[in-house]
Amino acid sequence: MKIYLNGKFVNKQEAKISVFDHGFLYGDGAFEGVRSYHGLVFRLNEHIDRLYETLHTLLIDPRMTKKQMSDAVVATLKANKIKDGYIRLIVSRGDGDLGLDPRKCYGAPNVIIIADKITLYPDELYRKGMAIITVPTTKNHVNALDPELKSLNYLNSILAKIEAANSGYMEAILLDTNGYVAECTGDNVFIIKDGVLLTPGLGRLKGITRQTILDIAAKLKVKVQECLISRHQVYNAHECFLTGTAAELIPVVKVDGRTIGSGKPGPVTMKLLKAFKEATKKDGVRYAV
Ligand code: PXG
Repeated sequence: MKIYLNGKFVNKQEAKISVFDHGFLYGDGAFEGVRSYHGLVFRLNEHIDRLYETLHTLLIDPRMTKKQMSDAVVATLKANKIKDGYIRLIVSRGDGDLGLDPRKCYGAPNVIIIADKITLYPDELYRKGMAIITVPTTKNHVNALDPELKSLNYLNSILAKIEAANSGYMEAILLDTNGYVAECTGDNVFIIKDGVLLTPGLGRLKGITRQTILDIAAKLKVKVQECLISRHQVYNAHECFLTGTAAELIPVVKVDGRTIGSGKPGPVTMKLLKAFKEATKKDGVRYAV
């Protein structure tokens, strides 16, 4: 495996950074997870834009243009001869001292790109749907760490994942500080009620898969509402599913022990899933391996 590390390709064993890197010490940096399908990097520009937005807020200058960053993603896929893969982009603030002060990170940020394969859940779950729970850890308040930042600090999600795992579940719903549904640990949440597609409009990551589903829904003339969603509304929804680059689109059939709709992946979910699969065949930056 060839890893992109600060402008060079190195073998996995040599892909190392300093223990003084602020990404390692403090989670001080940004990341993206991107997928490629059939030699097409899905919505690459959108991922690069979101990465640069997080970096802008963190005041980290990657010292690369967006075009150079996109080209580096494609080059990493080519170097590893991967047509269908998962790409992890990491930009950390770089080496500092043991203090928090980011101004002490005098050097360049670390830019790392890894191209690999990923399957998040067993195939069966995509066909039958999954059971998830709400967990005690709430989503970061916007003033603590804005959920729209895709920062290297993912402890909020990791704590929620631990709570789900401790109860025997693979995924967790985090509520926001007002008690409304925010999102899952690495996925956005959608419900369908009376044919209308509903998803939280604020307090969650602006998922790129989420946006793809909203675009598809508009094309298919499915009504959409971005709004506050309570647990009661989730329990009484006709359908529910999660979206994320890693998970793609996965149906949810039980939440906190309440069966959702028929207890099977619903018709609107399956229609959107089919259209999503189609979109991955044409929507992206093409490359040859
Ligand atoms: N919410 C959060 C908190 C995320 O981290 C999504 C939603 C979905 O966004 P996209 O743009 O991918 O549709 C994410 C991204 C994992 C894993 O192992 C998941 C993400 C990132 C890193 C790891 O499940 N999801």
